Amino acid sequence: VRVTALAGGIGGARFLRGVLAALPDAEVTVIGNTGDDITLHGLRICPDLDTVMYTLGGGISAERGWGREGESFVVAEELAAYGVGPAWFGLGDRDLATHLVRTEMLDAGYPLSDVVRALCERWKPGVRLLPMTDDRVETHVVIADEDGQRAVHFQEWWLRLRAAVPAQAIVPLRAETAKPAPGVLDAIGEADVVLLPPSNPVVSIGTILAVPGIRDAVRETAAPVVGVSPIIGGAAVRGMADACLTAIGVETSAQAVGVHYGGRGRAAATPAQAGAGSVEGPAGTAEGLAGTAEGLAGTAEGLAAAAAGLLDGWLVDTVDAGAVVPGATVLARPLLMTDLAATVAIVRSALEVAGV
Ligand code: GDP
Ligand code: FO1
Ligand code: CA
Repeated sequence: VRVTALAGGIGGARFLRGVLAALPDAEVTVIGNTGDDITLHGLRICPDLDTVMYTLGGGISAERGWGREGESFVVAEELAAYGVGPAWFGLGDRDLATHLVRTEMLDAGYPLSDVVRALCERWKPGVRLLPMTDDRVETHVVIADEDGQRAVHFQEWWLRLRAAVPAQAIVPLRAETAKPAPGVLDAIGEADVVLLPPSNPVVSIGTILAVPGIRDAVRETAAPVVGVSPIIGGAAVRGMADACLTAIGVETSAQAVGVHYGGRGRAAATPAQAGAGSVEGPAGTAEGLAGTAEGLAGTAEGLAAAAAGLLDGWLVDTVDAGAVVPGATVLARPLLMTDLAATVAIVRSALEVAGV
């Protein structure tokens, strides 16, 4: 079975660990977010790609969820002694080697996708990891300052400002002219199932979808598309995703994020509907909207609205049971990735909604 997943950093990587455990024989392609990438001290740093690579390759810091296990910060201390910042970005010594190799290869003219493949020869993450694009896209955040507004790099807003300063806009710079990296569109088009892990809907999944061609590929793939909510009970499980959602005018709730992605409005084959123990909202059930005579079918506006979306299935936590996403099947299951077994169960639920 061919699985294609879009992924940010920690939420995406932890979910993918469950995908590999649930489907040991699957061919898994991961399309990684590069909007968080930043250049510091002349080094190109790709936090989300590295988080996926280290997590699946056994090198991640279990405690932090980013960077390397057994990390030291000697170089960072020496830089600080010179008064050279930024102090808000933790540059680990072991991690530094990855940035050195990457930057050397990029400077030699290799596209990022080749660099990622080379780095993965060491880490063997068990997936084909593709950056969303080889072009340089960087997410910047517009915030208010004394004389109006200014834009800061996403990492500065997230790490230095802790996303506590309201974002007036979140902009994936140069996304509009970026091209999907080689293999990205085919991986979506040729997949048996496309998964949207519980990654940040704005600065992880949203940024990947902002690369022209990717959103349309997800909409048009013959494969079922299933997403997992990163929002449980009205809050992000970890991090400040609520600040990102607020910036784009989306409420911090599992239902609102599902509606933001939108249903595809296909009468998907969903064995999940008959599944014992499934706690479903009305959407996608027999009484619901998808594909029923009383539902969207026949109402032109309804069909158009649903057809604009990405999701055949949307997993929400049991505390969010009752959420409705027109045009998608909503399934409520425990969504906390507390350990590998819990994560595998989430992946199985996603495959169940997908009918895979
Ligand atoms: P980042 O790039 O490191 O911020 O990671 P991602 O964008 O891939 O994922 C971040 C999102 O993961 C956050 O919005 C969290 O709410 C979500 N998340 C983290 N742990 C869990 C979990 O156990 N369950 C669910 N459903 N979401 C989670
Ligand atoms: N996250 C932090 O909270 N503090 C850090 O100092 C930090 C450094 C860092 C270095 C390399 C890397 O690959 C990731 C790093 N992260 C750090 C995580 C990362 O910046 C963010 O979690 C995500 O990019 C936000 O989505
Ligand atoms: Ca990220």
